[in-house]
Order: sequence, then C-alpha cells, then structure tokens
Amino acid sequence: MEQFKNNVKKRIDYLGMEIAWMLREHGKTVVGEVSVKQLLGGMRGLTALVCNTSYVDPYRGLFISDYAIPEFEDKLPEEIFYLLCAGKFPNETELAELQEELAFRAELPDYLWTFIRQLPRHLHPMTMFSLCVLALEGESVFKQKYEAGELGKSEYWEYMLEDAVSLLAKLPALAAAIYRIHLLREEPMDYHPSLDWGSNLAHMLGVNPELSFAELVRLYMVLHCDHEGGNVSAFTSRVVNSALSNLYYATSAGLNGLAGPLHGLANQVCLRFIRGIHERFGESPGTDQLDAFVREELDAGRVIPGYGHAVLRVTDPRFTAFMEFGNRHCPNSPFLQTVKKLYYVVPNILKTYKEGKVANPYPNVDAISGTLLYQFGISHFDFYTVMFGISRTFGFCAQSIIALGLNQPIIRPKSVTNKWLMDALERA
Ligand code: FAM
Repeated sequence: MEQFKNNVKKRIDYLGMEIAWMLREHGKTVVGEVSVKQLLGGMRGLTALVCNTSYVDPYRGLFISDYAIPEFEDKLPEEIFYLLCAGKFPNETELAELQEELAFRAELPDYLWTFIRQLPRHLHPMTMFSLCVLALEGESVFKQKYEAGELGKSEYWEYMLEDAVSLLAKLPALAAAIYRIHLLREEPMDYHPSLDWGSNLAHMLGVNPELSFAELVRLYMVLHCDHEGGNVSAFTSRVVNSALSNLYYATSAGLNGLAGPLHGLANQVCLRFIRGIHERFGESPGTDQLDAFVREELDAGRVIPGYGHAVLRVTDPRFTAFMEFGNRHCPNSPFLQTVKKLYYVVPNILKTYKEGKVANPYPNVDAISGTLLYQFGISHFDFYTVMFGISRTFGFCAQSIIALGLNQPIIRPKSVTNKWLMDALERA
C-alpha cells in the first residue's frame, strides 16, 4: 500500500501546512459566535469542527474534495475511499494496489464466523453488525503497536490506515453473513476473488444475480460514504477515535449512532411507511389520500421519515441520484411511484407545518434508498441501515486517518449548567 500511503501523506502534509499558517497568522481570530438557542438546541448550525474528507453545502449537497455527486456517483467505493483519504482519485495502478490489498485481507477470522453464527436471532441486524465490528477489535495493528510502545505520534495515522483497510476489506463478507445466516437462514456465499469490493458485496448477499443489482449496491455505497463531520455517527466515531480508541471501537460506536430512527434507521422506517400506505390504499394511492395520510401522521406526533435535514435546505442530491437510477432500472415499481407521489405531496405540507418550523421540507437520501433495495430483492427492511453502515465506515475511517495525521487532539468541549448560563446572561 506504499503508493496509497504516500498519497495520503502528501495530503496530510498539505493540510498541515494550511493549519500551521492559520494558527500562526490567525490563532486568535474569531470566526463565529454561539447563541443560547444553539447551545440549547443540539449545536445546530454552530461551526465547531473541521473535517477535511467531505463538506455538505446546504444548497448543493455533498462534496468530496471539490467533486459534487454527479462527478463521482459512477465511481467504485474503493475509489471514493481513496478520494476521501488522499483528496484525489487513484490512477489505474493506485486503484489496483488498493484493490489487491482489500482482496488479500477480505477473509474473516474463524472466531468471527463462530461469533456470527452464535448471535441471538432476535437482535437487530445493526446490533449484530456493530457487535461483529467490535469483536474484530483484537485485529487492530494500531492497538498492538501502541501497547508495545512502538508508535510515535507521527505514525498514528499510518496504522489507522492499516486498520481501516483491514476492516473495510472484511465488511462485505461480514455483512452478507449476517444477512444470509440470520435473515435469510441460508448458508453464506463465497468471496469472489475476481470481483471488486462492491460487486463482491452484491454477490455475497446472493439475492439478485443481475448486473443492475451490483450497480445499485455500488451506487448505494458511494452515495452514503461520508457527510462531513457533525452528523451523529461520524461525530461519535471521531470523538471515540480521538481518545486513541482504535478504528474498530470507533466504527462500532459510530454505527450505534447510525442505528437511530432520526439518522440512518430512517431508511427502514421509510419503507415501512410506504408499505403502510400500500396496505391502506393499495399500490397506487391518490395524492389526496397521501395528503390525508401524511397529515394524520403529523397530527399523531410522528415525523415523516425521509424528509428534513439538519444541514441541507434543498432536495438531497443523493435522493436525486437514486431517483435517476430508479427511473432507469425500475420505473414501474409501485414503491418508486409512491416515493414520487410523496415527493409531490410532503414538502407542501411540511412548509406550513408547525408554522413553518421545519427547516427543510424536502426529501433526504432515506426517502428512496430502501425502496430501491426492496425492488432489487433485499426484502428484510432491518438490513437497510446495515448497508448504510457499511458505506459510512469509509467516512469514519477516512476522517480519523486524516485527523490523526494532523495531530488533532482528544475532543473535549466544555459543558455548562443552567445556572452557569443564567449567570452569564445576567452579566451580559
Ligand atoms: N416530519 C415532521 N416534523 C419534522 C420533520 C419531519 N420530517 N423534520 C423536522 N421536523 C420538525 C422537528 O421535529 C422540529 O420540531 P420540534 O421543534 O417540535 O421538535 C422542527 O421540525 C424543526 O426541526 P428542523 O430544524 O427542521 O430539523 P432538525 O435539524 O432538528 O432535525 C431531522 C433534522 C433529520 C432529524 C428531522 O428533519 C427529522 O426528524 N426527519 C425525519 C427523520 C429522517 O428522515 N431522518 C434521516 C436524516 C438523514 F439525512 C440521515 O441522517 N440519514
């Protein structure tokens, strides 16, 4: 992995130079302020982190380096990992080097197979997935070297990268094993050495041999890979890693955040939502029926899954990319048709709901991703967030590799009490 490491090192050196300049010239310059509302409101809109792997523009969506979604949506997941870490796409030989390494490390250790088979069946697949990543923790080369006192601070990132490639390499076999053994109750499929990482995942899931399914899995992995640093899962993973907990600990922690219904679980909730609509109105509901249904949900105090976002203020470009895929590959799917009708109905309702309090009435990625997985044969909804988690692990890993390369310290903001805050406000 020499070329990969060299390219990541170049990026870290470049970012490090920028940071040195900012600290030298502007270490005490104030670039923002915090309101009481932000302090009490989940830090929404507060600029408090630097994350160099990706950026979310409220109106244009996800950027990785300077590339917007239409410029990278046709790439392989391993190319995206390269871009997240090195800030550039790999050339042919660089890609081949990384793919060879991923293939070399893809096999699961025997103890993990035993662990997977013994997992209680009632656990949610996200719980299984997170537990399995944690169970691999002993594989961490970073941990072994650190404990042996063999690591200088400047080498931390290199061993994070080693661990990242080993972990990512194993995810297709690991996730597919959970799906097949526990949800399908079938035997796992063998890894296919001639296939790339994403095609192997599609192949090992074993639900749909069509090329278009591999294409969907590839797109799914690319679109979910990272979404800057402040979302629940990425931030959690980074905070855990900032204590020098290795990437297995950090990834498992991030996955646990992703498992929440306001975050990654929304894709599974969305599909149940659409199925609920079909059960009630049939597979071709009218827009007036959908309008009434959505209003009922809101009146019952429930959120409309797949709509809204903490940062985005337009339709999520990841939603649009999936919609284009759906239009090409399954335009007549009743689920896709209902997603489209909801897109027509929901924003108009959310715009005026709670006196216009909903900051973004438009769909996010979760409003459609599950629909496509379902259409292509992944019929167990509980697995959808695992798919999200496999992909998001690329981002968790890249963020920590870069942060440690830049010697970022342990994350530890200061919290205060109501009393402290009220005293401060009285003095202001
Ligand atoms: N349905 C109903 N109410 C909503 C809503 C929705 N889809 N989105 C926002 N609101 C409400 C929200 O609950 C809040 O009400 P209260 O002040 O009474 O608590 C109000 O509108 C203002 O919230 P906001 O500022 O617009 O959004 P937040 O930044 O607080 O929250 C989300 C963002 C994503 C948690 C929120 O929009 C939501 O709950 N959406 C539905 C769940 C979902 O789709 N999550 C997936 C997000 C996705 F991008 C991801 O992480 N994978």
